[in-house]
Amino acid sequence: MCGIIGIIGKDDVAERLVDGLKRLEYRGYDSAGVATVHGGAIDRRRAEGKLNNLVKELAGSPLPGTTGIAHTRWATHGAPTTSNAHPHATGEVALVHNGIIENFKPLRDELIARGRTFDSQTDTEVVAHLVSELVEQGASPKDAVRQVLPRLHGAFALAILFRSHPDMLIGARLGSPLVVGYGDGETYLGSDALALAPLTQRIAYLEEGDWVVITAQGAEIFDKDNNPVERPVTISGVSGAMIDKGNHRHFMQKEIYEQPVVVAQTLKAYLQRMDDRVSLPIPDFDLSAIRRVTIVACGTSFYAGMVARYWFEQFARVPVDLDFASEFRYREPVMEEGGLALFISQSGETADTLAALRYARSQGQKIAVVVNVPTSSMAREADLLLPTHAGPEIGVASTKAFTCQLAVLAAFAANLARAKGRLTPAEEKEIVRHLAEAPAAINGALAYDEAIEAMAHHIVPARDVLYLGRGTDYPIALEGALKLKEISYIHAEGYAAGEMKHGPIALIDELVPVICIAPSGPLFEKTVSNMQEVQARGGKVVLISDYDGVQAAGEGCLATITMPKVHPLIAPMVYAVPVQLLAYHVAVLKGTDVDQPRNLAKSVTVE
Ligand code: HGA
Repeated sequence: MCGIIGIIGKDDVAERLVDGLKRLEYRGYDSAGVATVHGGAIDRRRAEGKLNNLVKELAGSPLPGTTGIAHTRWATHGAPTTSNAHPHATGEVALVHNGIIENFKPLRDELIARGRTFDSQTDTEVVAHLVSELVEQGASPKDAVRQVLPRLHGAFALAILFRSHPDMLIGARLGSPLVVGYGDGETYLGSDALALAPLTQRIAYLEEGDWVVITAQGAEIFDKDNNPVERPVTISGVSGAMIDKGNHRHFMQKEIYEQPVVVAQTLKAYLQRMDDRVSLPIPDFDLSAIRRVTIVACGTSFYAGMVARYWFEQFARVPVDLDFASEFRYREPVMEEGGLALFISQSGETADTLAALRYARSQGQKIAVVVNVPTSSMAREADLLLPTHAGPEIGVASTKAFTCQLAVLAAFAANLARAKGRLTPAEEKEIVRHLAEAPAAINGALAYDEAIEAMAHHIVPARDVLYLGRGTDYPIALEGALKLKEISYIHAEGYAAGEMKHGPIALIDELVPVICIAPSGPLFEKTVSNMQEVQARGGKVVLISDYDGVQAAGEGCLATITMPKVHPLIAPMVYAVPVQLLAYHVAVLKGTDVDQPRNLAKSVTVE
């Protein structure tokens, strides 16, 4: 959410700032803007909507200046208009912000009472005025920022530009991520290492409460108590090339197709193929004393957690709680000693999940995280980091991160089961063997892309779509419905197949397609019965199953999609593919913006 970047460069920076924004646009695309200092004044260009509008604006009216900041916005306070676009500026100061200033209202009232006038409806603008006011009264930029930061409640990553000091920028973070990049006679700020990838690989991650003064010579970092501190400079693995669509029309399509490779990459880190064992990145992390697992996540990651609940309970016989991160800490859950709290997030920065993690920490829980960004806040706060190796995920609708999360969670469930004495070596070997089959099976599922595309035509005219599944197929039904809602804007709901008769079946008529996810196996016949209840009421069913399932129950369906026959353990990874492809093709046929669907953004760093 909201991407920020700042450059102190040797040459004009506007073009490189915009290039950085392209790499951050997945975080928000309500508006974009850039500001520099030149000719002794702050100057800026801003445009509503996608980044292209800013590019056009800059083409017509270029912006010189060797120090600058830029922003791509996902609006929280104030409509997505040009006047609410960042950078927000006074004569002395311009700044960009990711986060929410929760006490902006009293601060704004206070500033207005002192005669300051506001140009936007954002929470952010108060920060520009607070800093500017002090600078106007003669404070140095450093002193001004030092005085203002403690007044801000909520979450922020800030990059601040000063008219009178065109050779420096000040950054600060609390709750939202911010990194410092070290170049050759240049220094950078960015929301993440990806934004800075073409500029530098040398990255320092700011800690909570840190603030930083950057100049061309380097960075001076201070902690929340204003003590000078060193933050290690790491070499980031992300390359400039990684965010290319390749031959694909959309990032989402590319990421769906990457799944066999990235799931294999991920599994490699958790399976010892030579001796048929599962393993953890921290081999001596003791799981034997874990008495309960609490899984907390949001959105697609939540559904990965929901699948994992089945595995943890079935394999390890450990009781599992599962909650949405946004609800978790507000119900003040009782967390007993010996508990492991497991957080799942693609970015590792999701504000709700991070807050939940800190609550669990305060309750004496061991903390494990499944994240795709190993340098993220969650990764750094975990006792047990369980990385997915999906590579950067740019499409706002998560795909490959989900299947990689499932791969990690399956391997983790087996580790837990072994540690609890619930897994014989033979059973462990079986699990390793099945997991190792997942990449090829996912590849097999991708082979049905054309059939799914053809089927998508039936879904395009629908106003509502239902997805049904049982067992671990139930979270996949929920995920399928979420994907369809996110990118095609068709209303969709996922239900546990057996729940239909308790209410939702009233929705069924010939206009509501019902997508049944039902691999053949122990739950198949029960799901088929629910499917037949739908068909008996005129409902149009699309059956996604394997050859045996389609043979047994495909008759009378609107369409069938045949998946490879797989072991139930890897079925969620395989059956995720057709629901992703279906949503993708429906969205393409409807002409929506697949990679940047309306109102959404990736990496949700606000509560
Ligand atoms: N609150 C600011 C920044 C929004 C943001 O960081 N979103 O993720 C605004 O609304 O402009």
